[in-house]
Amino acid sequence: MKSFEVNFDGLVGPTHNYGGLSFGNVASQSNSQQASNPREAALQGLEKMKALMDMGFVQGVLAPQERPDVAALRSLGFGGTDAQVIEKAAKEAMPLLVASCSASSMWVANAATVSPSADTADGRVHFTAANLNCKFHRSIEHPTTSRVLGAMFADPEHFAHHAALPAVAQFGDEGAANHTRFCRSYGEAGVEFFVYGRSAFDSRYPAPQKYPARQTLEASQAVARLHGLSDAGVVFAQQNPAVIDQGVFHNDVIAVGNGELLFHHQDAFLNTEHVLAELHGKLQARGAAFQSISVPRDQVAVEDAVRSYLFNSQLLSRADGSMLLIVPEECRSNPRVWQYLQSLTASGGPVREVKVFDLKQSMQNGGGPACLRLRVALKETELAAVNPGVIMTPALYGTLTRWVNTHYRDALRESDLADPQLLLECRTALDELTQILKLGAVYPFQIN
Ligand code: SUG
Repeated sequence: MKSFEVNFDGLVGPTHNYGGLSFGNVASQSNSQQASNPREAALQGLEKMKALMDMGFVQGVLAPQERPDVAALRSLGFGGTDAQVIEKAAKEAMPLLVASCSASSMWVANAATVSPSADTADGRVHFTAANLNCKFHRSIEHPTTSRVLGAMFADPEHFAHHAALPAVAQFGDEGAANHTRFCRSYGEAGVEFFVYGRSAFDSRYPAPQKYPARQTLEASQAVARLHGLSDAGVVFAQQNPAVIDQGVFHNDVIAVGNGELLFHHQDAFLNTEHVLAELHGKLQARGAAFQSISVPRDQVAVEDAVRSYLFNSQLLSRADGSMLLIVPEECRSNPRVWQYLQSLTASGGPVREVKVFDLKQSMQNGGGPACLRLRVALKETELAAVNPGVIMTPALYGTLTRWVNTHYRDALRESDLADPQLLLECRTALDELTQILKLGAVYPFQIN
């Protein structure tokens, strides 16, 4: 049976702004308070989706969330009408209003961890929504994420959904940003690679000193258990705490994998040799030939990797078996990274081509091409069971482009977030979107 890796990209929401909300994420902190352009952000994302579709990849779209999150503000004690809630939050606690307005759900690599059916005990595709509980503005995403994923992957014969893990730091879970799957082909049993930043219960594991390690070993283990993965099909590895302290807040900022290939920075992991040997051994037992490309620090320093987002790239398999790397424009403007990429494609290795995309609006908040997509490996029958409304087509691309141009502002500053009109604009846009994507009622304003 045919199988596919489908990339579901997060559609940027109408409140995209630079709130400076993510301590440990260098771009988020350094672009704080700049004016954003939500319309441009959404169009840049749609361009990438269209380009992948045009190249023959199956491409999907994941809806943004309702923001401002009035319910979150109510839970923090702001009362009255929706407009009064926003007004009071703006007056008394601006940081909370900013957090409740974040369009951070666009980075859908953090929406959930997904295990394809070939890996799971019950032969279904499993999803666990990420609790994202390291940051308040992201911790409020998972209830709507679960509803949206439920509306996209509704058939219980093929799809199993798990609620987010307990909302405490000990089970901090950031979803697929710290999870990669290796396999010979997408429909065959593979090896799922979980990368964590610290252990919550075992002090023998080192931890970063400056910035938070968002993902715990115990969260990764819980997701693997929930999904019914076998010991033969998982590898757990610790991220190097020193790189977290240099701004590598998710593993997908320093490594990316696809098929039988892991592309990573030399300093990405602790005990790298052991990690690679375990991946090699477990994949070999599955009949797959594991290969890794380690980028040496004397060619690309961790700082260059963080600035350019070289590893936050999409590594895609083409029909001829070669691979294509989708990178952000920032890789081309960094001479060391660009030179490395030229040598990579000329080396005769698996990565033959590099394509560059302008995703500046998202990049300025620390979200590159890989952050913007959630990968779901599906067999043909499973793809047929996905809600067809969320699969990208030329017609859907046209409709969504018009929808963005109709509803999105081209400039947003912190002071605009207090405008009660913004809430109304967002709800009007999202109500229309659920009809376009055939999602049914998924937003709090639609169900309460
Ligand atoms: O969680 N930025 C996101 C970026 C997520 C990137 N995702 C992956 N690496 N997969 C984060 O830090 C910044 C929002 C602000 O500052 O306005 C933010 O949430």
